[in-house]
Amino acid sequence: MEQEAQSFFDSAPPLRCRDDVVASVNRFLDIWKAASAIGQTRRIAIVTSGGTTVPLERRCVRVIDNFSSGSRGAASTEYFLASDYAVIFLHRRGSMQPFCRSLPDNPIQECLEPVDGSIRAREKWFDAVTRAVTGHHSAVLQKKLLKLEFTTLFEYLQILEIVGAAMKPVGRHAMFYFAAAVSDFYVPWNSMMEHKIQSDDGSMTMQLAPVPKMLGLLRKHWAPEAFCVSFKLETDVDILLKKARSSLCKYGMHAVVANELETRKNKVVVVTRKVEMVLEKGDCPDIELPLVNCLVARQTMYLQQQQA
Ligand code: 9Z3
Repeated sequence: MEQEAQSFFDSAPPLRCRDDVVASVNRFLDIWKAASAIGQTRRIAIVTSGGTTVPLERRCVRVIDNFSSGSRGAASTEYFLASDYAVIFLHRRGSMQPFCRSLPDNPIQECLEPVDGSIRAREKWFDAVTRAVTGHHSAVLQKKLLKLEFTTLFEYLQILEIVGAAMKPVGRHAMFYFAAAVSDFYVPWNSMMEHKIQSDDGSMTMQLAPVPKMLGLLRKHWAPEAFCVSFKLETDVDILLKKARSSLCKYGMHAVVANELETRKNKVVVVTRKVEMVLEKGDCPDIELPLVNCLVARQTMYLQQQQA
């Protein structure tokens, strides 16, 4: 498995913004280290969000994509920040952003000139935009929020490796929260066509390779002490919990959040080795509030075990 992961990294197209990513992660961690040195150790959540794309050609015209909007990751980021975590928000370019979830699709047009022309609509959107900007700026200026972007699977896994390895010194204070929908299959770079695939020959068959699982590497090498939460998504409820339990053991996760496509915004099950907790949105603004609260409490227990 490690060999497969290594050959994935060796053959992937080099990450264009590698130096910038490394520098911004290091700056973010320097602040964490300085605070820790004076006894103010803050927890850090690494929230992955949105779906990865799989390019079909090197000079890419077409991709395989998935449904994820990034809503789960964006909402959870807000709640982690509210719980005094610093957050690295590793998200799909153009996906849902923290603090912007209640904005209209075209906030600028709605603020300047609402379609119905009413002052009330303009004020409503203007207030929403102000709240979004204030929340976002305050988190960034306090150096509590670092945003990193990916589009392809290659970018996502390479950035994850950089962030994962950098989290080692954070130990049990780091939480990986894998809400991104990561492609299961891909076209390896060294077997990918250079130019646009031609349609002249009628139907076509393409061989996809399984994406090497990186969670094992994270647990074993990158940040072995970090608290790790992955998500299991299924469309068939009958197999969901079984699959979640199996990935808990297989990858040594501390918790797996089981969710079903249709009901994911209202109900999730947090599966741990000892307990399984059904969480429902109920009267909360969204399901991510009880979910993040639950995981924060589990990480507190995890930190206490170390001290005991
Ligand atoms: C999830 O299950 C997330 O909860 C969703 C959130 C992607 C459903 P949205 O972005 O949706 O708010 O629209 N994420 C992980 C999905 C995934 O690919 N999990 C893998 C699997 O199920 C394991 S890592 O095999």
